[in-house]
Amino acid sequence: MSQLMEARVPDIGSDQGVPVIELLVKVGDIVTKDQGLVTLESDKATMEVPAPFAGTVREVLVKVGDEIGTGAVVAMIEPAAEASATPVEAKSQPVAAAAAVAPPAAKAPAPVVAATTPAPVASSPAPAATATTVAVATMTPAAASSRRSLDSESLVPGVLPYASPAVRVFARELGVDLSQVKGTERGGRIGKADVQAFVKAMLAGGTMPRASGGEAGGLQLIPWPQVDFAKFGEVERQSRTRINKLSGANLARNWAMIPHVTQFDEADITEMEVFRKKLGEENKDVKITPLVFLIKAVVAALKKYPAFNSSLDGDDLVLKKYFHVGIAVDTPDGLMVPVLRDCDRKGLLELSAELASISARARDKKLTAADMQGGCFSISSLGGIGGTAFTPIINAPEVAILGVSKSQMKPVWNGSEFAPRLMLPLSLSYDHRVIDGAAAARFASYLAQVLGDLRRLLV
Ligand code: CAO
Repeated sequence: MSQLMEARVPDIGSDQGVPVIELLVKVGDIVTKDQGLVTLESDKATMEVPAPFAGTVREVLVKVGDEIGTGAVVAMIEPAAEASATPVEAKSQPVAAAAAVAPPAAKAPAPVVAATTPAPVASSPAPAATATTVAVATMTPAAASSRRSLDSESLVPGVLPYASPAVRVFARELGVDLSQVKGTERGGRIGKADVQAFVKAMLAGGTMPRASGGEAGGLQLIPWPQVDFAKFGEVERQSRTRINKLSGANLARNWAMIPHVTQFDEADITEMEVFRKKLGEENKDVKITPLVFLIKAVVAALKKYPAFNSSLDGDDLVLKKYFHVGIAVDTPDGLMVPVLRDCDRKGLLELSAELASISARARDKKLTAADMQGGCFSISSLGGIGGTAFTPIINAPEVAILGVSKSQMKPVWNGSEFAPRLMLPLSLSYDHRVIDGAAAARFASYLAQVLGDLRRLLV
């Protein structure tokens, strides 16, 4: 083995604190000069750390979530024969290889405004059916395995398509799966023009692979209407946040590709509320909302109906034995879905503390990519705001999501008279490819039973 050389972060204007959001290579990968090794994301930009020379990756010294800065060593590379003949000192020329992602004169990799972060978002009341949402799906990945290249779960080292972060962001915004795109640039690299050509071909009636493999006809869509709104009155143009754009692309794909059905139910939480208030009085240092009870009830229902704790992978169903629950959090920049892990092993107080911490971090933009990965099932609670029901969009590759609306005191017939009961509206959206209507009705009804009688959590 020839001498290993360091691949360092070029001058990015910060010595520390820029999170690693993506590993683009793994040990044993052969890399070309300028190929991205890891992706960093600051609050303003996303950038790749390029390989300063061609060679074989022998060590990856950072992991997703690490915070690093200029000069940090991200990998040890054994230079390829020709590179080692004229070795490039990684230390002394750390940014020489940035050309692939930056203009030739630039010292650092070119920043990209939107990021290649894992999909941050999942759930939302269903948007109106528009040509746009469907158009996005036409170009969206379908084979579950290939879909990984764009999803949060998919940041698998070594399998990302060869494209710059800017091109990946561009593709993500259009809902294009880069693994379906042929790169025509040097070394097969995918350029923006390749993505545009792919989109054009799809709009012209191209086909896309189906989630379970094979080919299906693409949707034949008319173009999105182009309107000069100012012709009709005063308007103001606003740019959308990066989170809004990323979530929009994810929501459009999920809504268009997953056959959603929403099952509605109500839980009688009269007794639960008495207990919650008592618990709150006894534990004034933590805010205990109905949401943590819902998390525990969801875990019980996932255990009873394991298909709800699964994901489609091609023709297979992957059943998860862990219970990580995503929580939709409304932030000033848009919707984010951090994940509370191992909810089966945590009590109401611990979950309350974690919920408070994770929603505060979401609102302060302090979530890491890892905080949003690994979810099994999501809950979107609008109960603190209002409404009677909504149709949440499933957070792929999960197969179901629970929407929660505001509880209301209602007269409920108890067999002999109407009694005032506090009723909580539940809206369960599920992927009909995986879950049948009867199973969804059972799941929702079991959830309501557990919330109506918390002793069932002990069974
Ligand atoms: N019915 C009645 N009251 C409810 C309720 C329900 N289902 N759920 C919560 N509440 C109450 C809480 O008890 C709390 O009351 P107090 O202030 O009197 O104690 C109040 O509403 C506010 O709760 P909260 O919203 O601060 O806390 P939470 O645990 O219910 O939710 C979080 C936390 C992070 C989920 C929430 O703040 C949030 O961001 N919700 C929006 C999620 C969202 O946007 N989903 C839709 C996605 S589609 O775009």
